[in-house]
Amino acid sequence: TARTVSVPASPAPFALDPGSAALILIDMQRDFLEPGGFGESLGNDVSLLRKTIAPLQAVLAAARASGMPVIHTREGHLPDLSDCPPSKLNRGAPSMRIGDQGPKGRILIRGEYGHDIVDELAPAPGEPVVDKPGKGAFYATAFGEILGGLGVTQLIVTGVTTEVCVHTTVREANDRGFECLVLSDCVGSYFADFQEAALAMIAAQGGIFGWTATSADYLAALE
Ligand code: TIU
Repeated sequence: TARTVSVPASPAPFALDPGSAALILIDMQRDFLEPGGFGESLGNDVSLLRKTIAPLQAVLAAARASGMPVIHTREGHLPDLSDCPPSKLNRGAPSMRIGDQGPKGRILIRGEYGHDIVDELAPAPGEPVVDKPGKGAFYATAFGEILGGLGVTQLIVTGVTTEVCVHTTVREANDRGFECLVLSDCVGSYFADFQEAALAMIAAQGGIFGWTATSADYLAALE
């Protein structure tokens, strides 16, 4: 029988089964977290996301030390943009579009420096890196198969941005039967009010699609 630990969480304690859980790092890419990338091209102040890096480093180290599976995702597209629908490519009035040449390479294109994960959270050998064309981690990827193969039923969710790729992925995971615990200080938004609202939405209505907890409470429960 599984040994569960109780993590203080909202709206209620989360019964974590460390043997059935995986740590998910969503899109901690230079394109979102550093100047000159996709996030900044959309008019955002990327410095707001950077405060997630330090707490996430501690959570990542704990997962690796305990043998909990770690899965990274990256949002991006093939160099020929064949997997980027025109509706996404032509959206809005960004300073640079997906595929344009930026200071860190072509914006949001696989294989480019800016598309890769920040050095502080670089994937370790053997950790799956799921490349996704959309905001959610399941669409047009092997993410679901990877989780199934690992026997994972609980996701510890981190990354950026809270109201976009984190929300899409958590909502999709919840519909697929995964229990999602979102670490509030390890997810980030370009908008402080969206961050607060997005976290509240997850835990409202009895945890309508997940739970939220601080990384400190999560790490303390694991000890
Ligand atoms: N723009 C924004 O807030 N987010 C994205 O475009 N992608 C992710 O959230 N990864």
